Amino acid sequence: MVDVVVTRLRALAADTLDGNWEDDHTVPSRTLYPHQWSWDSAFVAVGWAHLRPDRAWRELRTLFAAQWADGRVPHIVFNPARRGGAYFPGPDFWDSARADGAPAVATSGLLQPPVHALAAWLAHRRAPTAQARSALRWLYPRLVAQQRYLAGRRDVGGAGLACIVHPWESGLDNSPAWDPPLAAVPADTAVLRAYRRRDTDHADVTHRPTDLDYARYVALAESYRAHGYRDDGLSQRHPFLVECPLVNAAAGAAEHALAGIAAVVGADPAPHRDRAARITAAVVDRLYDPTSGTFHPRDVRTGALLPARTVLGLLPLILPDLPRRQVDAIVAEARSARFGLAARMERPLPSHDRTAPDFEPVRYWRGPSWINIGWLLWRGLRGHGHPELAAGLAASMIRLVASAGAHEYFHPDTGAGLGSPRFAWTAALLLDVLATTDPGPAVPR
Ligand code: 2M8
Repeated sequence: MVDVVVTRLRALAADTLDGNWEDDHTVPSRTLYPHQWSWDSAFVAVGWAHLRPDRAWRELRTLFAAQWADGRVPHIVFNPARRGGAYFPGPDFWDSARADGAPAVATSGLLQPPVHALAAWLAHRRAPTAQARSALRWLYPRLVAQQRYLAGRRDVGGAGLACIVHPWESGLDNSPAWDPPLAAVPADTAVLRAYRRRDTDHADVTHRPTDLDYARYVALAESYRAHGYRDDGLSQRHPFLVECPLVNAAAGAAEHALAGIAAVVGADPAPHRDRAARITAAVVDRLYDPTSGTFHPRDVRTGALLPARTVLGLLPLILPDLPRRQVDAIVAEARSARFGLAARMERPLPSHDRTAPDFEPVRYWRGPSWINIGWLLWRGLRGHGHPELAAGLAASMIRLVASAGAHEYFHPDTGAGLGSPRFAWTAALLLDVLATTDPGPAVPR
């Protein structure tokens, strides 16, 4: 019986990925996100590696073909075949053609968490063929350039961590983590008279960021665009500068993955190990708060840690060399009533502290459960010797998709599907979880 469920889930995931495939990349969702997104592509490559490794490599090659001269990997690569009006902010808004070092294809000027080296490494491990080795040889210098950009131009705080300049760069767009620095961004919803949001054509308005959030997103992007997306002088002029635990933990995990990739392509792994150790030390030093016992983003403009206890605080667990003290602290935080991680989970993992007054169960990154976040935490738990908690989380993720479908996100109490119904990374990462897990009796029959 369980096998039947697993077979059905694999078919659903394959069908979702296939339905979102667009010749050389995968769209996150046909309705809400009709172009290529950066970290979505990395997650999707992990899934394609189980079905069609050729597509995993194609996906990453298409994304990195749009890398900027300074090494940044843009958070959106626009598909010229799709009407610009289908998504806001589209190519006209970003106007990347006018920026120095932008690629020929239209892109945004922002980045997203650098989970690509990890994805490439996992795709190669799943199918270590000649095709995979050749793709890794092509990707390796580009992945190194991506890391160099983060560690160089984006180290605005000067302490060895990358800064994000927009909440979209974290991937957790409207997380309560960003409320204090966003509140300091001058914006007026009247700006939205000049533009039209497209997301609310396809998704319930109460499940999405507010108009005030969007006004601030637009103001921040316009400010960065006005300086040609250059990073010099950010600390004097840019209104949002934050060291994010996820972006930096992903950068550290990327150096570990690059050490593995370097060995395959004949490069020296040692510098990657050194950089990985430095990033982990800086993440602990700058973003761990011994008083709260969890990680927080640091606002570089004020110097303060941002107080919300969101799921971002758990994600440094993906660092293989995270010290035991912080591993234990994250596991305690994850098991607390705030996140409810358990070997048998009663409810899905939320994206925000469910005991907080600003927890919102249906609004996007302010409470709902997301499979990519669960997958990252699941990997961290397995890597740090918590197989039972990892299995509990895997069973909870499988249950969500088995009962609601491959949704973008899920209600953190009821498990109801929210957002886009055929979402690529949900399908892709579910395939990875299914391939690594015995789902056991937790899967509904
Ligand atoms: C969401 O972000 C985009 C902006 O980048 C949006 O709301 O329009 C986020 O969930 C982000 O993490 C994700 O990569 C993107 C596409 O799935 O959608």
